[in-house]
Amino acid sequence: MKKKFVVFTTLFVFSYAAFTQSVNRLQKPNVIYICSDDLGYGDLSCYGAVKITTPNIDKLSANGIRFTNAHSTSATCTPSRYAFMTGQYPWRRAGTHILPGDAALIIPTDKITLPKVFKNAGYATGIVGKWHLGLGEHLNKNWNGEIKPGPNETGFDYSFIFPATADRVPTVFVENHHVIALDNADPIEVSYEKKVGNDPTGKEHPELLKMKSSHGHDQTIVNGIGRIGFMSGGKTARWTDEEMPLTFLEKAKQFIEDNKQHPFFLYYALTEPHVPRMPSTMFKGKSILGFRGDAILQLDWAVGEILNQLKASGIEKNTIIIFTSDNGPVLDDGYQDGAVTKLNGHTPWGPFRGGKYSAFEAGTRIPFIISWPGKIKPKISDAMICQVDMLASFSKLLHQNTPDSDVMDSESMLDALMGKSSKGRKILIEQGGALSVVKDNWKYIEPNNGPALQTETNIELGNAATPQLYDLLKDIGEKNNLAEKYPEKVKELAALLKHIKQKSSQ
Ligand code: NG6
Ligand code: CA
Repeated sequence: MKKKFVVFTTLFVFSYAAFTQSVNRLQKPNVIYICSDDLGYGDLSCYGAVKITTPNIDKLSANGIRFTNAHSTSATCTPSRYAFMTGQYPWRRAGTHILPGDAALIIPTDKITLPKVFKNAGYATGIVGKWHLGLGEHLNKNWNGEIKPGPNETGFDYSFIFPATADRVPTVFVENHHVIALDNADPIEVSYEKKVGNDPTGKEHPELLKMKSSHGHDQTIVNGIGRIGFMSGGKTARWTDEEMPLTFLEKAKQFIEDNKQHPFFLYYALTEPHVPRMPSTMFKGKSILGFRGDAILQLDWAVGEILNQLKASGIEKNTIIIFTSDNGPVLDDGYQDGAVTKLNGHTPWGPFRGGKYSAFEAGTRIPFIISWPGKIKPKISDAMICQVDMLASFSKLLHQNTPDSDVMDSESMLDALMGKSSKGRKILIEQGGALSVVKDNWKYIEPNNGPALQTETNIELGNAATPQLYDLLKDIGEKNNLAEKYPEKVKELAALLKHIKQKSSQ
């Protein structure tokens, strides 16, 4: 009798444990965060584009929440991704500007990060795509050995990345700690100061280029395209621009299939439509907008492929997908690729002023869509949210305690993300060249001495020597500076910005 009881209890305990485990598993959704590079608010048909159609992202949007007031913290990549990873505004820390391809890692390895939140909650974590947050401890690292610290030391179990941007050397894939397909007899050397090796540069040999530069991008030529920075060696390891996004897609799909049995977090960092825009052969000429439009069609297709993979792996129901961009759009970012000449009336910046690099809204107002079949009801939300909030929001979803001091700028937007509330942040700091603060639809841009127009890209940077104040409710295009009319408002917001900035030195 006693034995029977023990067997029964043991069986009960085990099956109960298995039950709760499976419930936990059911309750913990997979999360895929898809971040495009330099995609504007107005670049998708679900956000009003009419010169280009993005059916796969539109589908995601129709089945999820499309945010109309979502932001990256910053109008360029490195600071924006720094904030996403750390939950802190990047301007609190020096050295978070656009990094060269040989920069050291700028994400602290001893602090909480977004992927660590998932890891602590029992998730498998992976990054596939653009990194641009530095690698290793030093500027002059050895690309031919073990490269660390990097994504694997900041919370990712698996990483398959390129180090910086598609237009910066080294143009290689790094899987976990190693450059792939490297021939030891042909080591890689990289410098951002002087020419290394004998590879031709765009400056010396423009006749070798398959796409001409319009500004910069005249150093080492890789795959017929002049890059930023000098590189030699690693010939077998260099990607071609046409295949690189397809490789990322394959790796992302593989990560999903490999991890379908347990909860995972995948940061899929697409390179499109960042320069150099050199789409795969199957997408060249598919849009009426030149290579920039073709690259957008390519990224939309990749999103569709991810959705198909989720179905094939049988996990589409229990997966949250977020689709967004790291900063606003730019047409001519340094190559003559037809983005300007074939614009055809397309408006990548949507109804906003400015673009990438700018303190005006188009710098940080980005597409942001979240979907979770059966859990999140489709809607359009005008809640003001920011990518810096992902850390606090997912900490909350996964019941993880993150110390406030580690993530002081991240606010949980979980209710807004789940569609349970239309309330977002009360206050947001935006970073173009200058900082702005937004509160109650008033936007104050602090005075600074930068140029009003970036002539190379033809983008209005939002810089002015005197304060700017806009009423975003009535003037979304930031055309009427009301600073002189409402000096008290200017004073209030300037003081608020100062106060938030000072939080850093405490
Ligand atoms: C700029 C590059 C631009 C782009 C940008 C970074 C030149 C002339 N311009 O310096 O092409 O690479 O840096 O873009 O070199 S980001 O999206 O990664 O922030
Ligand atoms: Ca970018």
